[in-house]
Amino acid sequence: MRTQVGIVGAGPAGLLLSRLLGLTGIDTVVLEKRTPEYLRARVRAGLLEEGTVALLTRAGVGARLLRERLTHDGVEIAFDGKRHRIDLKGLTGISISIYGQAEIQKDLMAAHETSGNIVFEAEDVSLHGLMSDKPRLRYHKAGEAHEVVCDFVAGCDGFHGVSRQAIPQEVIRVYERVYPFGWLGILSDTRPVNHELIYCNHERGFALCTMRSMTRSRYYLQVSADEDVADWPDDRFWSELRRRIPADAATMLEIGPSLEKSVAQLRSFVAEPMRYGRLFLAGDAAHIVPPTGAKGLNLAAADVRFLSEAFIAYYRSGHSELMDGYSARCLARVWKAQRFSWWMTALTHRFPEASAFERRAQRAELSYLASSEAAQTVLAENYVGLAIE
Ligand code: RFL
Ligand code: PHB
Repeated sequence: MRTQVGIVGAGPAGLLLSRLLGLTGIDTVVLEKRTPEYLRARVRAGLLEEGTVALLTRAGVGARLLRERLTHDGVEIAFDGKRHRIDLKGLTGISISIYGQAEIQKDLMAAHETSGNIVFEAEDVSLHGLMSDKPRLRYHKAGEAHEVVCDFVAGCDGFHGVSRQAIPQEVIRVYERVYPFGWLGILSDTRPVNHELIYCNHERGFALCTMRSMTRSRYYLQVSADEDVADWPDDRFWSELRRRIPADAATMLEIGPSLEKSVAQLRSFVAEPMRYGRLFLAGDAAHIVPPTGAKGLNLAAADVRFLSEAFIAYYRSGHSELMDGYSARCLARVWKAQRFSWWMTALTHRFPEASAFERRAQRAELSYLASSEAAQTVLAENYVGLAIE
């Protein structure tokens, strides 16, 4: 098989890239190891920045998103049992959107249905000849070996993918922090406890109240990194959540059976550079943020925007400047989102090893945030998403 851009991974990054390139006549083949059913059911992100919504709309997959999303003008931070609203819209002029990643995945897959360029259940994907001008992707499907010859390869296969691993260790530098806790998430068909998100700092651990719609809630609890979901029957989850959220919210909490329950490890990770020869990494394949700042999917979208612009410039006019600048352009934004996600995590979570001094300093920072418009503006500006240069 021959294509212009071979894409590994049919998550949001891979499919959005394929779509943006397809709209300008650039041919792509996407290799995905999972089944379509698996991808449609994966819950994950829920909060989209304005720039991400604009990009999805430009890619022609924004219609249902614009119809069904919830628009939030503010967000709450709770500590010492009290709630403090940050007026995102008032401070920045910008709102955020709530729309599930699973829905984005479905919209992107529906848009690809006619192009038929996704190979699902592609096994043993491997990358070859990345420093040559004809890189190749090899894989197996139903026991048969296949090869795709490409001009370029986009590694959009997430944190555990093979693309980043194909880069020799001596040319890639990794920066990493693993947090001593995870998030236990639950999805349920219940009315959200509040019309906006609440990030709760509590002595028993962090809790987040979020949602997918006005009838579907998503809640997260900070748990230990090696927590077993089996130890968390729904009753235990709801009673723990009730203890961690402010009393006035707890009285409003509607409970119901969980539709999904899973634990995610929290990690900050950046691999530099995001390019090796003809391989370009995008999204979680190159960087991971703890979900506290809601930046992962939004960063993946920004990478894809820059990468699609680079490929389009190359195929239209033969210019490779944007490809050459791709990694630096992405990383400038990635590091700002890393800093913000790390800071939001430090502000809102209970670190098991924190000293009494560090706890007091954390409380002072929360109290400063609650009282200072300048501090709230810093949070708001980062939370709604920094401008794309
Ligand atoms: P994905 O979504 O991981 O997709 C990668 C795809 O590659 C496939 N793959 C392979 N295919 C072929 N061969 C291989 N060897 C392969 N290995 C892997 C996988 O099957 C998959 O289909 O990466 P992508 O596209 O870069 O997208 C990134 C986002 O999924 C991620 O950043 C977000 O989910 C992060 N995130 C959030 N981001 C936000 O912007 N806002 C949020 O509110 C938000 N909340 C969250 C989150 C992530 C969470 N978890 C589970 C860590 C909440 C949570 C709990
Ligand atoms: C979500 O809705 O799943 C969500 C929202 C905000 C976050 C993380 C996750 O910071």
